Amino acid sequence: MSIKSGYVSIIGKPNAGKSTLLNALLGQKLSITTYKPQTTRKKITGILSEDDYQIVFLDTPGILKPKYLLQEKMLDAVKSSVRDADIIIYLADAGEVDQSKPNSEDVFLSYITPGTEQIRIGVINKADISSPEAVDFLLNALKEKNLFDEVLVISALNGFNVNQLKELLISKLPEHPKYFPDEIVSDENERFFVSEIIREKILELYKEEIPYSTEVIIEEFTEREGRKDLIQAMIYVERNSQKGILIGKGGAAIKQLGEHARHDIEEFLDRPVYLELRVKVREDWRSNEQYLKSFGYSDNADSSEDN
Ligand SMILES: Nc1nc2c(ncn2[C@@H]2O[C@H](COP(=O)(O)OP(=O)(O)OP(=O)(O)O)[C@@H](O)[C@H]2O)c(=O)[nH]1
Ligand SMILES: [Mg+2]
Repeated sequence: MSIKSGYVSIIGKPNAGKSTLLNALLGQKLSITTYKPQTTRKKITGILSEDDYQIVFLDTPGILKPKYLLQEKMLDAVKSSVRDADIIIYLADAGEVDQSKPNSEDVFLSYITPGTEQIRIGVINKADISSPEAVDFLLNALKEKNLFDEVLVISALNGFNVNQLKELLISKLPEHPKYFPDEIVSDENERFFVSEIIREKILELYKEEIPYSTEVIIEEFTEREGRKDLIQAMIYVERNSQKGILIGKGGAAIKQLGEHARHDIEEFLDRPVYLELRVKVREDWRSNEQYLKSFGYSDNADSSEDN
């Protein structure tokens, strides 16, 4: 039996629905999704394996113009995942089309280079909430770029055309042995996804800069015989005032955060857990190379550009 396997990177503006699409293609919630931009910060690997093929999806951060070091690292993650890809999905949001500004295109298109071996697929998302005119407009705009091998319209949220997209990807995969064992869904561990779930709840529950100034690290994850797993998470913020907001009056805010997060963590792990949250200040961590490194944001060095 010939095996087809390949890397498929999903790129596009913040909020386009990249993580929602990853989850829809995998048939399982792996990557966190919220209504807020810049939810995803690191490259998320999601692996879909069948007998005769394997697709290694890379969900990427939507970052337009980096304003601080963390965002530069996020952009590095986009660039390196584009470099690794056999197939690139450029995801566009039909819900935000502004027909009066036909040329207000985004920088993501500049990461896609024609004339390489890579297959390029333009995908228009959110068909369920967009007018047929907006979808047509975007469809034509993408086709006119002569950049894409295929262009199609989907709804990642309600599943419209997601299977068609999957079939298209399978048909374009190169012949190659599988990269990962069949039972592996991601190269990240449970700890990472648990920290992501906590971050998702912070994005949902807190306003303005708070979620963007927050990082979550799992410090302890212990399976205990006859008792619930113990998970201790540290939430890092940039300033003391943010610590106060995160905790809330009499600890009310962090209690609510803990309840929401635990609910989803238990769903994800499919077992009950005991979750402890603590908060620490790491002054301006988003701009600090050392802190970023300790939080798992890779060096600029391993995304060095080809000259
Ligand atoms: N109506 C509708 N909403 C969608 C669709 N796909 C995604 N969304 C919503 O759009 C918002 C953003 O989705 P995400 O998947 O987090 O977007 P993203 O591109 O990963 O965003 P970043 O990680 O911030 O770059 C969420 O509220 C999703 O529920 C869709 O097909 N239709
Ligand atoms: Mg995302």
